[in-house]
Amino acid sequence: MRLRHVISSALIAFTLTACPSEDETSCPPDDGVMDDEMYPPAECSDDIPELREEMKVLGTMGKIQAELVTADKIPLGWFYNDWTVKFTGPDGEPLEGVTIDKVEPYMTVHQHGTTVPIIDELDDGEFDVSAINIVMAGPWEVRFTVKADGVEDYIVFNVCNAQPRPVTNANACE
Ligand SMILES: [Cu+2]
Repeated sequence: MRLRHVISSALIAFTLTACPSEDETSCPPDDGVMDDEMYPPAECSDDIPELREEMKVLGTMGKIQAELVTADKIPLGWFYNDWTVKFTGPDGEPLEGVTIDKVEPYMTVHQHGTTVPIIDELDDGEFDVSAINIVMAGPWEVRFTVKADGVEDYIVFNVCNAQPRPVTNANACE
């Protein structure tokens, strides 16, 4: 069992509050009943797109653009999603000294987040962002706070998890 899985299991237990401990019994239930009782299932409005490669999002300051280079689950899926994200200037020009200060998956309609993703720098401005933990169906914000060349920007991928709940939670608990 890798460390990030231990941490994630503990944080899922904390986030969903219905789970008493860090051991395997802390995994969410397989049947989805508890989940549906705590939060009514959410649907995505028509303006929330499904995730796709080469998706580009400009920061709210208009200074930094993020591009989804690859993702292991397209469209967005349950539990861990691993993305490669590239940050450039607003017109795609390279940036130097890019750092990600924060990544936060957040479900605005329910006002909750999940566990903290793992960030690994691959190249200038390009990062592997893994364990983006999507624990419910519905609309999600994957929020990035990014700095480069002395500027900071806030970039939000608005994406939809429209997949049916998996029969097992093996991906979150193994
Ligand atoms: Cu939710």
